[in-house]
Amino acid sequence: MDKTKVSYSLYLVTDSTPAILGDKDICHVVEEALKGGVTMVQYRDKQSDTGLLIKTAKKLHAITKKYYVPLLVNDRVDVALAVGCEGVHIGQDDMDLETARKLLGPNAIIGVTAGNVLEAASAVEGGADYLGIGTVYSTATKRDTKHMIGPAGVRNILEAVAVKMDKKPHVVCIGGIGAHNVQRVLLKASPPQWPLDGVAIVSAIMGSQDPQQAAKELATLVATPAFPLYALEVTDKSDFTKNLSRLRKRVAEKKPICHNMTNLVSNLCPLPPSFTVILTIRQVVQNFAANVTLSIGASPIMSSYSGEAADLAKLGGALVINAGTVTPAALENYEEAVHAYNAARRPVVLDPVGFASPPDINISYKYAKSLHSAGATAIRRSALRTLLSSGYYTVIKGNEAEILEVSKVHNMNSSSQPQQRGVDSSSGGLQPSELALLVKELAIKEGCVVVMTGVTDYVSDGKTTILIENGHEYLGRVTGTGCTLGTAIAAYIASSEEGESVLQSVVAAMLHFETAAEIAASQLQVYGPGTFVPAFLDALASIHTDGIQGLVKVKIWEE
Ligand code: 3NM
Ligand code: MG
Repeated sequence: MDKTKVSYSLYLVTDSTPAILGDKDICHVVEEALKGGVTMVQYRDKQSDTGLLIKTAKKLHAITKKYYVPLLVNDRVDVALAVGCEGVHIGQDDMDLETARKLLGPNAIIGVTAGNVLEAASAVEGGADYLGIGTVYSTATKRDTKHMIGPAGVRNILEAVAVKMDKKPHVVCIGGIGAHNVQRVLLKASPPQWPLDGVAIVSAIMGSQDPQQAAKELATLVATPAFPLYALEVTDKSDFTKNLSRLRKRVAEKKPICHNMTNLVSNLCPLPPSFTVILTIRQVVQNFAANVTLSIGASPIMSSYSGEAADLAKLGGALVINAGTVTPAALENYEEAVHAYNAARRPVVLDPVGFASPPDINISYKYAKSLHSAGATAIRRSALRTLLSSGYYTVIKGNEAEILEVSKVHNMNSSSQPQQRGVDSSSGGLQPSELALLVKELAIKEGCVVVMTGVTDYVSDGKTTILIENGHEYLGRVTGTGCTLGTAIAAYIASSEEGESVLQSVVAAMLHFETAAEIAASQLQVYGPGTFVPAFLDALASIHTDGIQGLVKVKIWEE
């Protein structure tokens, strides 16, 4: 087999333990997985005696050869030699690369496990054919792993090694990868100068009752880019305004489902008395968010219980997570829902409500200054990190303080303290150019659209950054307008087509929402925030986007 022609895109690593293989036959599982589209197989068995290892490896090799797929043996160079298979995978505690290469020769495929820059650099130097970088996420499959590095950790290693070395061997990553996160991992772990070739997977295939189907699903996901953010070719602001009317009508025609998870605190943790006010507010917000969703023409579903998410995700809508509660149970709840929507390849909008400070009653998105300026608590930081690493978000939306927190959390390594970007968390202190750069950088790192609301909103997909100066002060004087903007955004993205710019949908949703606020506030019968709310719903529902062109205040940020 010509080792320059093999594909690393879906790399199956076997496991023979009862916890994963169960009573299934390893050869049958591997053959099913090959039928499903696995492109490389590593026989990994840490327990069996040499005799059985060789016997099983021979059987596996006979199978993999039928599919023109290479078979590698974990650790045991002697077994690979005895079987005559295509190569070995060696860990940091196994035989050294140089010796393995001497024994197996130049045509063998030799892969090396690397968990940090040093290990990766020395494997590249030593002539490894590929690197297996991990551990990405914690996994029950291998309990003795040293560090969970997440997709960002993989990317950091590759970036650092790429600076030092000319050679770029193939690279896969491993640990806790399955259908629910594979696209996000590939997207976020790949630096542009050295993208991952694929992923290595154990339990998501070996532990499946239908390994062929599992492999097939994974192969499809690996081959399709994650929620591609097609860049919009923008030359001037009319590129954003000319489609408003069409996009608005499409939402009304498609009536996409907007699944709102607004944390109802009482479901998830016992409430101290002082929280009652927040609970009440969240219920009011649900009602308001549902009405806004209806007014813009979409279909609201208010369900905070993630058990339903898998079924709801199949209905072709979008999920909005208003993540204000940070108990472990709440986080698990969000996580399960994000996994369901990611697996269904449907959009998710994350609104890290109150992540910059404990949630207060002033959860409106514009104009309102937080009542607390304490900054995020340690619990909130770690909760945000969990949320960010548990799924792929199509849009991350927050006010300046929240987006700053997200950006700081993103820059954290699993072990180290947050790296300051030279900006501080007290909101209001940043210059427009710093804000524009902040949203742009975060959009690039997260591979999503970032919306930072404020008197001026900053919206970026990493390529184009848009400033919006619409909206009205009343939006900051009634509760729930932040959450409802998330719903409006979700409605527009959910009704967009594959291949369209997400940024365009987001901007259209924001313009619909914010110009409706301006129209409502200008009505004669509107005296203040109370009379504003019904007028706002009316304006959302009746707005003729052709007629708002004159109101639109959009700028394209030029660096
Ligand atoms: N090596 P699963 S993690 C075999 O970090 C292996 O080097 C790892 O299993 C490493 O796909 C791992 O079931 C197990 O999470 C991965
Ligand atoms: Mg090993």
